[in-house]
Amino acid sequence: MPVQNTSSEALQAYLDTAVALAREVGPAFKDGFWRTGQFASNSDYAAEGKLGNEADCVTAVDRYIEQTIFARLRTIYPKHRFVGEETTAEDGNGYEVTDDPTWIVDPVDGTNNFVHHFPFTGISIGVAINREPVVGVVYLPVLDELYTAARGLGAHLNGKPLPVVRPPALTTPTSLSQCSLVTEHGSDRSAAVIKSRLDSFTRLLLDKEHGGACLQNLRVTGSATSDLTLVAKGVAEMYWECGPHAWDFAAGVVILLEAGGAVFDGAGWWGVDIPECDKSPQPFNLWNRKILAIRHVPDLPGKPGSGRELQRRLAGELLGHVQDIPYSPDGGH
Ligand code: LIP
Repeated sequence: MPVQNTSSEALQAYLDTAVALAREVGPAFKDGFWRTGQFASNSDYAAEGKLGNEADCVTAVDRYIEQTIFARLRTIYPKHRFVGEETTAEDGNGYEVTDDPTWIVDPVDGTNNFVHHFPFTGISIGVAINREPVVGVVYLPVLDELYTAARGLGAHLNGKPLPVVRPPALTTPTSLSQCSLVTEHGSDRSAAVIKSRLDSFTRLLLDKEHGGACLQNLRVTGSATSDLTLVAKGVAEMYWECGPHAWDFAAGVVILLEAGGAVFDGAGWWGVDIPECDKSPQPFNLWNRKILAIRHVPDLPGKPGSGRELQRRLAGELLGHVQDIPYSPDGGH
């Protein structure tokens, strides 16, 4: 579907810019990850707790990459808006959400992984127009994976179309007991939140005789961005989390949708080419800190549309077993 007042050529230009920026900062990312080159000093990468909590950390590399990306973007697109994890988090999420083209950047998603040399960590660069995510680039430098997508232009991993697992290898699951779910424990360690998450994990894993979903696999990578790429790729069925911010998933959502996936934000569902009558009338809410994402599900033989129906059914089954955690939306939304 075309983006209002934005041509495919313009989207391609934003995508090209995002790819060039991700590649430009890639070497600094790798230096920080391996403590070499310009980030060889321990004091450069030492994680600082952002909210007085060591689990929510930031390093000198996060700041360097975000500043480098925004400095370039301000020169190329002086009238656009910019939301970045580090600049925004430091001024208390006090940014305004508008319809203007907005670049949404997480310079190092999965910062705890980055600090511990665990490779599920990367750079996320998204663009939203009219509040809808329309361009996404996720670069996981250590894994050498570059994910790219723009609305109507498809999704790719290192130039190959997503999902990389394709039918018939890509199966059509009909219940959570055939699904891998990636989720996160998050950095909010308050007692009520941890209890709620653990209760959800219990209900998902428990056998059906005791009211559980008997989910086949539960995985935690430590990075929302990486989680979305795994679902877009087709190697995990779903990703669910309450608590991440727009910069954690703006780019990944575009990649997933263009790979045939669907997303739910608590108020509606979205996917490319889903029937108009089923679609949420509102744009996907990037700001309300909850997301349920599901991979492309192929139609059952002779049943066109059954894949989309199964996406909804699986999402419904998941939501029936987990507890919502209410967070104040970002940017006043
Ligand atoms: C992380 C997210 C993850 C969440 C973590 C953290 P960061 O982002 O990717 O989904 O559970 O608490 O927010 O802070 O590493 O960029």
